[in-house]
Parts: sequence; structure tokens; C-alpha cells
Amino acid sequence: MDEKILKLLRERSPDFLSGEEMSQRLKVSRAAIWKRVRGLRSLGYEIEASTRSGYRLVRSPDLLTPAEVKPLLKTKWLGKTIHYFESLDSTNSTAYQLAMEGAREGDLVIAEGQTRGRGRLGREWFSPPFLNLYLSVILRPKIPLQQASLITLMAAVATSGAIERFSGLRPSIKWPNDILMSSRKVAGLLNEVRSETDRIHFVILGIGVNLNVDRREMPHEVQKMATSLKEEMGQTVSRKAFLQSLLSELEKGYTLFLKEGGEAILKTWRERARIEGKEVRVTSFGETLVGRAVGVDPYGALILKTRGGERKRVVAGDVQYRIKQAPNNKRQIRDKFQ
Ligand code: BT5
Repeated sequence: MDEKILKLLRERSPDFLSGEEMSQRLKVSRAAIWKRVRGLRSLGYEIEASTRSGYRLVRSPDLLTPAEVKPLLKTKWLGKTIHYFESLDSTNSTAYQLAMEGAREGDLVIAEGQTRGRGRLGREWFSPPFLNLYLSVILRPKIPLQQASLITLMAAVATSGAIERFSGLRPSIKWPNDILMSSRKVAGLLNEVRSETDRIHFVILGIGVNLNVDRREMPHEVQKMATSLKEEMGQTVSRKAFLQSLLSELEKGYTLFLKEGGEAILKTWRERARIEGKEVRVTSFGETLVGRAVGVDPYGALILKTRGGERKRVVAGDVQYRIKQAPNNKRQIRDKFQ
């Protein structure tokens, strides 16, 4: 009902819409409409009410409800169904459950906040409510399992593209799932796959973007390495406008990937990641490798040349870049990575 009321008010905005007309069009009593208008006001909608003229929408809050988000969407299929929650433990966990129950490709799970937002390998994603973006997309790609990692790379390209379009600033990508601005993490991706032998049932693509969170509000260990779009741009960001931009980029990237294959994605990924030649330390399945990054292969795995000259292929792990040091300090300071 709220969605329908808002739709009518928006259509008529900036003019008034009479309570009489609304009740006829929605086939409910005028008292029921007044009750819902009061409910909407408590959510932060500014709705002017006049006994003579009816109702007028003055301002909407920056919520991510379907009523707020759907009118903005420019996508063809992504986000046509939005599962919205004020709070969830993790949008990925809920999306996984919904996908198990048959949710379709393009269905979206959004939460205003997460109580147990997840990173990779059991790590946590700091998810304060009403400030940032936490979403999971259900995808059902008909691709071989070994190509599933390319979806993370595709999403990294789409997320950094959306940030750039939105802010005019150029973020970079750190393999495999970090988006950085000023060398700090502004967004992270969590890709979870359910498959059987070589067949993918679904992929849950989880994206967290720090939009309006203040770094000082972050836990100490996160603060050191994180930033938000607001910090980088120096102004508050409209979450729903950013979401619209992100979903458009994701739909475009995924469609391109399915049509033309991984290379179409990797080309832009390489430009944004610039990992070739960087000295890195990689931790993967308990093993630490130090060497020079050669690049990523057609499946999105990281190729590394170790200091011993060995070529290694890393499918999952954490990367740190070597920090450059002044030449005269080279012998005194041990290798430093961040
Ligand atoms: C990630 O893991 O970067 C994946 C993050 C994915 C989050 C989204 S939100 C929507 C969806 N639902 C979920 O439950 N998750 C996804 P990883 O590479 O493991 O990085 C985690 C590490 O980043 C933590 O150990 C912290 O050091 C740091 N971190 C935690 N919260 C952060 C934040 N808000 N911003 C920047 N860094 C953060």
C-alpha cells in the first residue's frame, strides 16, 4: 500500500492529490489512507496534508525500500524483485536461502544494516545501518564452474565503474575483491557459489560499499585500512542514486560477460588493477608467497613469479603490495607490505 500511495503522490508531485481521488484509485477508505500517510511520515517522508487540497509529497528519505529504489532503476532485469529488510544478519545468507527456494536470476536482497555482515574466510564486514550499501544479487549463469571467479572480477569492474561515474574519482581494484580509493578499502565483494560437479546452480554476489560512514565510527582495526565515498568526495552521498548506478553497471557487465566471455571483462579489470609487475605478498590456504605479479589468467587466477623464479597460480587469497622505500634505506628496512 505504501508503495502505491507514494507512486500516486510522485506522479502528481509537485501538486496536491486529493484524498478522495486517492481513495477511489486505491479502493480503500480515506481513513486508511490517512493512517498510511502517518506511517510514511514516521519513516521520514515529508508529506503535506491539507483538508482542501489533499496530500503532497515534499521530500523522501534516503531509504533503500522498493518504493524508493524501483522508480529510479534503469535496468532491464536486475532488481525487478527486491527483497528489502531493515536489518539482516547477512544479505548473502538470506539471498542464499532465497535462491535455494527458487528465487530467480536478478533478484536482489538489500538491507539497511547487517548484524553479522560477512567477509571472506569467516571475517566480518562492518555494516552500520542507514549509511552504506549492503546487497546481494542472485545470479544463475550457464557457465563452467571454473569461470565462476570471473563474476567477482566482473563485479569489481562494475562497482569501481559506478564509483567513478558517481564521483568523478578513479578507484582501483585489488585482486580479487577489494575496491580501493586513496589506497584504502571502500568496497568489498563476497561471491558464493552453489554447484554440483560442473553445473552452477546459482551464484550469490554480495557487495558492500562504504558510502556515508565516518571513518572515526569504524572499529579500530577497520579504520586503519578503510574509507568511504563521503570521505573521498567530501560530501554526503545519496544511497539510492548510487544503488541505481551500481545496478546499471552490474547488469551491463554481466550481460557483456555472458555474451563475449571473460576477456571482455579482464581488459577493463587490468586497466583498473594494474597489478602486473607489482611486488606482492600473497597468503593463500595458509601458505605465504612473495614475488612479482605477472597478471591474471583467463579464469581470473593470479599468476605470480616467486623470488626463487617459480611460476605460481593462485585461485584464492589475500594480496598485499610491497611499500616502496627510499633507496638508501633498502638494506636497513625489511620488506614491508600493506
Ligand atoms: C570482503 O571480505 O571484502 C567481502 C565483503 C562483502 C560484504 C558484503 S555486504 C553485503 C553482502 N552480505 C554479506 O554478508 N557480505 C556481503 P574480505 O576480503 O575478507 O575483507 C574483510 C576485511 O575487511 C575485514 O577483516 C576487515 O579488516 C575489513 N573490513 C571490514 N568491514 C569493512 C568495511 N566496512 N570497510 C572496509 N573494510 C572493512
